[in-house]
Amino acid sequence: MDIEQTFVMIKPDGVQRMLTGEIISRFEKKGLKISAMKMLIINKDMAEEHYSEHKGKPFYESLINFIISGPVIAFILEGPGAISIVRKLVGATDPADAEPGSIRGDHVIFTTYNIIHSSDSTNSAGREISLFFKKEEIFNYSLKIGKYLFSS
Ligand code: 3AN
Repeated sequence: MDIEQTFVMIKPDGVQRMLTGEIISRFEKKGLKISAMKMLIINKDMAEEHYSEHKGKPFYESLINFIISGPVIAFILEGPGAISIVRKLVGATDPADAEPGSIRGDHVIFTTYNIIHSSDSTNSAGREISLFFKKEEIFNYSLKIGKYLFSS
């Protein structure tokens, strides 16, 4: 399995609900490496670029207003098959389909307020990582301790 990087964001509701530690802990326990992390408030231009594929959909305006409404935690996770593994740990978009045991399955009841975003493909991971992070904010290091040892 190729080592991949994926973009993850705890949305304003995840920060407000104080679920940051709970969410990050799940990824660390799985063995995914954090390559970058920061808190920021997204501006409208950035939000529109991030969610450009949803422009014109009925929920687009409320999605943009929600994502800029408060600080988010943006990070990059790295590991073998990280993109699909993180999607599984996050769970389905619709809370009714999100499996118990997944982050959304355990913590989300509204589709609009679903606490977390993760990249859905190699292309979107590349695009989202470069939208949120400068090269010098991404750290290339080896894990010397931990459950699963790998280097990038
Ligand atoms: P995911 O975040 O699971 O990749 P996307 O990319 O289809 O889902 O949608 C991006 C975000 O748009 C979702 N996380 C959710 O906040 C919002 N969203 C998607 N579909 C709906 C919907 N039918 N009603 C309200 N909000 C939605």
